[in-house]
Amino acid sequence: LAIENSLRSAVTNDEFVLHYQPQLDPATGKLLGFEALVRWQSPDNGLVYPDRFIPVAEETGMILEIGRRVFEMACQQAARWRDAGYPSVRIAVNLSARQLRQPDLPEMLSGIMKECGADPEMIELEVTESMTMERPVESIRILGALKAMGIGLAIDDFGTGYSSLSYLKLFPVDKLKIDRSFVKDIEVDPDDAAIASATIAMAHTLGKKVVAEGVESQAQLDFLVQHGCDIIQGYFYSKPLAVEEAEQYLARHA
Ligand code: G
Ligand code: G
Ligand code: MN
Ligand code: NA
Repeated sequence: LAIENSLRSAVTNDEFVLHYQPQLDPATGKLLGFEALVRWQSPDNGLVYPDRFIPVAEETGMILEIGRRVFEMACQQAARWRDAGYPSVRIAVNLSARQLRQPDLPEMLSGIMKECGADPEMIELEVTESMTMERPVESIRILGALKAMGIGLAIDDFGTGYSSLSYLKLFPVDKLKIDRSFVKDIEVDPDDAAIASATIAMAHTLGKKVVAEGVESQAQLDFLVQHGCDIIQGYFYSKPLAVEEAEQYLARHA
């Protein structure tokens, strides 16, 4: 309850910030985008990571307000970087299940993008495999509406949930993100290697790109590149960066 109350005041006082983790094309070393990751800048506890407050935010419904603010900050940042003349990169924003089921989600997001002067092409939404597969028919409809607006879509944590390949075929998403649990031991565990390479092959057959998460070593990178992985995210290239550091990264890598 203590955390619930201080989280409520965090929403009121706008204590959230975004950190940005680079996503690169391994072939060219070019920066393609950032994943926006929320942190709570708490006056009492310093920088609080999402695993400490997102579950509470989801239970209490505060995730709708926090998620709205996160989306707004990402749109403002994308517009600012564009206006400052940086090459265009996409910012990927995580959605929670409750947000995905919000009846007016497409209209709300569209309104925020207009207010911020952000183009849909600058934005990507990440939805997890488990939240989409829970109600696949409804998810296909909502994702279709978001896609029609021009927003990019990615399935996060791919391979960790229960997945139906017949539904996956119908999801209008652009990318699959291989979960970092498969990347971790990719050079030593033949099962993880098989899952990763099969995911890449299948995604390409379905016309989707693949992002690998949690890439920390050259050996992991080499395996993924050899198997055709399109986009790399992980500590090997960069940890999530505060906005000023992200801007410097953008200046150096775009
Ligand atoms: O940022 P970290 O590096 O600790 O992320 C931990 C988890 O929190 C990840 O699973 C990530 O998807 C989730 N997360 C980070 N930012 C957001 C956000 O803005 N909204 C939602 N719903 N989840 C987020
Ligand atoms: O939304 P998602 O669950 O994909 O969030 C990404 C999470 O992975 C964040 O908590 C981020 O800080 C973390 N992360 C990003 N790159 C790496 C990495 O190379 N290694 C590890 N261990 N974690 C990472
Ligand atoms: Mn994510
Ligand atoms: Na993930």
